[in-house]
Amino acid sequence: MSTTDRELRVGMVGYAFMGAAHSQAWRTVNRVFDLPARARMSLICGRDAGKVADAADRLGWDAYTTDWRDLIARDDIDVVDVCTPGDSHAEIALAALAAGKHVLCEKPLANTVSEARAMAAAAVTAQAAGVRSMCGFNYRRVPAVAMMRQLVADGRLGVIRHVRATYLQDWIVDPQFPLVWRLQRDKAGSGALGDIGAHIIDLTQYVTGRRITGVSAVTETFVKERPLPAGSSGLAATVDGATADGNGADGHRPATGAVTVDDAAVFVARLDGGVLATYEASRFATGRKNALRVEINGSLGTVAFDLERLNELEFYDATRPAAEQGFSRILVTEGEHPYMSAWWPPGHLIGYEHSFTHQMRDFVEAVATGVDPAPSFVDGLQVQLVLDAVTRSAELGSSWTEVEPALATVAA
Ligand code: SOE
Repeated sequence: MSTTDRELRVGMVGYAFMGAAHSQAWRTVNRVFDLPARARMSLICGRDAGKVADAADRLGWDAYTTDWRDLIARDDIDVVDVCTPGDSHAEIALAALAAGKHVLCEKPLANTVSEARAMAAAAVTAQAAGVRSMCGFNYRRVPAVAMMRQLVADGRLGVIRHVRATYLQDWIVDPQFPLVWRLQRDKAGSGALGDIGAHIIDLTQYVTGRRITGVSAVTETFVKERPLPAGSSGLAATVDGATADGNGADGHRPATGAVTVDDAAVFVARLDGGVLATYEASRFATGRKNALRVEINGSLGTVAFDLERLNELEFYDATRPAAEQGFSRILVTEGEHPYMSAWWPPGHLIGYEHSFTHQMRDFVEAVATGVDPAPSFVDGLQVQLVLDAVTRSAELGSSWTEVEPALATVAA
């Protein structure tokens, strides 16, 4: 795949919440990081001509199109960035790889294991022709998370025994919150499990370097029927003429539809190397807005991360003299910390959006230097296999369900 004057010309499909987050990162990445290629925001794609024209203007794209096939067919696009709901990831990513475009695809990689397997296989084939692909698990790029991984890799935690991970939100606690696409299995694949559970599955496998080998799960859909949406944007949505009692202004109940995904998923797991783990993903954790927490306990220490305090890492070093032991709070803003030398002086904090900028940094560098970026589509498939095992376990009364290694299933 060619770059023009060390330019990578990006075409992005989708312009809602993730499209806006990715645009922010594409706009910023070359202004903050010194990279071997410049990302150019060439083309944005969405089905509604008026809305995508507005998005192009607002988010800073050179041009727009209403057909993703047109975007992929163009010779002047090097990278396809997929920010659509999960039901179109496979089709778009497969077509883009077949056309020789580098692909960045939002998480979860797909809606089903068979789609994810096809995508991983296509990505492995495309690698041979120098075509790169990556799945967008942005939280890997929070500096404190990257540092957590370094501590584990450097042996500072000793033998890993426990992983404890939760990702909690509350944006659908109200039973009158409408039936947006994230609550429909045909569009999203699964609910809290795939949307936010996927993040903690990927993050813990990444940080520990271990694979989840089996699970026992329970899932629940607390609210089974919801009003149909009149409109939605990001995680906000409206119902036509709804009043506080759930009736429309004229006293009639608005039309409703069935929720076809889980509202919450809880599971225990084994990771290879004898690690015991617990995971909880819920959109019904009242008061918890976007609370991703991970703690890892090892024979020599513990690390803990909380997304709501994302510039910090808690570290307990059990090798210190007994009298000095205790949790220390590391402010991960020093130039020595991952990604941080490009930003502000120590103590000047960064936020959610920076994880996406770091993701684009790593992607652009990998593509421009001819290296495969991570997480790969095979890594995305590994997460998909866990999501699938959790769903099957819950359907079978929490029965223990093994998770195959992704690479073996791609080769098969
Ligand atoms: C909605 O739950 C959401 O936007 C997810 O889709 C993102 O992946 C997560 O980062 C924040 O919450």
